[in-house]
Amino acid sequence: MTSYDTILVEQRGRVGWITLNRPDALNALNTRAMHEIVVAAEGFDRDPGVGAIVVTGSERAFAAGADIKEMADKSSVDMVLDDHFGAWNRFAAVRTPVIAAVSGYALGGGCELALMCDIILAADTAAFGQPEIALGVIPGMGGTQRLVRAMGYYKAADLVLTGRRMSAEEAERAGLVSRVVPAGELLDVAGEVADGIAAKSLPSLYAAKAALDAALETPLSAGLRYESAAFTSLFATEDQKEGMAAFRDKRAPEFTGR
Ligand code: CO8
Repeated sequence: MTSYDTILVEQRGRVGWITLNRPDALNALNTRAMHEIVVAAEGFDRDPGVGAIVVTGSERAFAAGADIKEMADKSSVDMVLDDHFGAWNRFAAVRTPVIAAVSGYALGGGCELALMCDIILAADTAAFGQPEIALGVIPGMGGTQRLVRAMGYYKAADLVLTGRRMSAEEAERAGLVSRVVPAGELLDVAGEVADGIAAKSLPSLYAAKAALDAALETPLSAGLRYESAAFTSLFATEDQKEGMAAFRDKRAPEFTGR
């Protein structure tokens, strides 16, 4: 059993919950938090009893960014050798669907952590932003790349070049947020969405996430070939037979992941 200092980790039913827990630093992502989040997410990802992961913070902050105090005196070479990028890439490579449940500040690395997730649920109090430009740097956990893909160039450039914050409502209009919910309902909604996903067939969840990822990285023709191959291969699973038989029999499917 792994013990964690900066996060709380819990499995509820088929859902793995990771709650950022550095309240004194508004959940700033220091090196320890980064490693713990990656280890916890990979642990859930290896467990066939887990079909969805939720990452959340506190009411006040999802995460206010990478830990500025930890980074402040580092050299450029220190940052290369620390290789934060490799660790976060492991988080982004998790095969299980990941939901970010965001309340309060999602700034800098906090916004970028949400962007590594598959669904972003935002409390109506959430505030998204990439304030790095005010610190003499730029986003470093994927913000410039994933924001452009999520919102288009001009909205992304508005965030990255000015460092301004965006409300949950504006972020939803811009395509960064999947759904906005009243703050008091955020965790319940996240639980419902995650339970619903986790009840699906695991092979189809893996295939769906991988195909969605392919859409961000390949030209349309290659992405369509990828989707077609994944779609047809799912007909070799028992879950496809079960899902379609259940529809025909007007009953709920019982997926086994085989
Ligand atoms: N890092 C370290 N400590 C932080 C951070 C942070 N990012 N954010 C807040 N804190 C700390 C504060 O220092 C303060 O601690 P203390 O009480 O010891 O002084 C405590 O959290 C509470 O914060 P505030 O008193 O500032 O609370 P306010 O309500 O007044 O303000 C804000 C809240 C607006 C969120 C403010 O704290 C703030 O602007 N934080 C910094 C936001 C920011 O600039 N984030 C970007 C960081 S850089 C980054 O994320 C780069 C990502 C890529 C990195 C890749 C490799 C690591």
